[in-house]
Amino acid sequence: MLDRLQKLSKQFEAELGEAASQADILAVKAKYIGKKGEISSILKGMKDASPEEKKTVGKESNRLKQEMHKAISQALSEREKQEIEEQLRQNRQDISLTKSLLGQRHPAAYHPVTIVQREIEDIFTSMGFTILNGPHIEDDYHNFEALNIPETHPARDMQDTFWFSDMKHLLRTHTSPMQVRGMETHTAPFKFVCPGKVFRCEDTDASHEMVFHQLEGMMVGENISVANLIYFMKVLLAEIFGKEVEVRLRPGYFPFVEPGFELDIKCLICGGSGCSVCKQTGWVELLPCGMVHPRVLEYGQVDTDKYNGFAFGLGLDRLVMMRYGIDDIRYLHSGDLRFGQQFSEY
Ligand code: FA5
Repeated sequence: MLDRLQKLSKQFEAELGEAASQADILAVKAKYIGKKGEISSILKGMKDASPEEKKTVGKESNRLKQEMHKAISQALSEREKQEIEEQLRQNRQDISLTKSLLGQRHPAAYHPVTIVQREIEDIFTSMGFTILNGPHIEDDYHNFEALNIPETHPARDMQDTFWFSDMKHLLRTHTSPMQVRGMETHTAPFKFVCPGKVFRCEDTDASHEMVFHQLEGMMVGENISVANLIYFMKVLLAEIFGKEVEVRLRPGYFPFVEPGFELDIKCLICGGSGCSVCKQTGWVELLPCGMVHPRVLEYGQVDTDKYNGFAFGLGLDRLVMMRYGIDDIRYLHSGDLRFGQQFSEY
């Protein structure tokens, strides 16, 4: 019996050495020290052995069993370690920079929207306007109600709105809520501009994005007229383009202005002959504007017997497209470094 145990021990070592996977190791374990394994069957076969033999073989079997247990758990933990290492090797990512990349210079550049926005801010601050910034997440009151767009007003359909689940908050659909916020923090007379991102749930094309930029402007004072409005719009365009650009003014409807206008620019991508940016019309809607509706001024606690004003909502991305001859608005948000680097360097 002791010989048999010795043989078993050698056999066990050889088979465990060859076990490649966890499953192989567990199979060896079952074969030798499992309930129906080799050691158990030796012990069972000792029924008729002498007490002396039972004692020696029993002792040796137990010792061997313990040794096997130890060897099995060692093999299992080694195997586990190997598997983890293998996984790490497979998921390895090289986060070091190669020498060639380190040597290569990537000139940084301001985004064209930033460049034009800053120029416009300079133009307006030089004319006494202040610059305001406001939240992207708005409430119904500032985005609609205080702009004379009550819940039942058909003009709400013009704004494809991203609502939050509480149906009280939304991603602002235009920068016009800043008219309301500006009136909350300023006392007439005042004039300010507010650039920023706006969000609309609509299909994209060469001149439409879901996230784009507007620049709101508002001037409130005594005896403000449409002539004042047109003057500021002309200054803005002359400064930005550095040349005469052809524009047209036509009536436009916005519940928060009366009268309201659409100021379009002759498409500078196709020169007016028609393209995907101007939708073959030769004109691009750029700068809606108008005289602030008295009800909006009243929401802002402005004394309408004394003051009136104008407001405008410039489509900043479209202005950038016209200025640089960019024929698709989607380039502006592509994140492609080659696109950005064409505009400026630090
Ligand atoms: C408005 O958003 C009004 N709040 C503007 C306004 C302000 C009117 C103050 C009167 C007084 P509108 O939806 O037309 O209006 O958008 C203004 C400008 O944003 C457009 O003329 C256009 O240049 C630009 N624009 C509109 N939708 C998109 C879009 N999906 N992608 C890129 N630019 C857009």
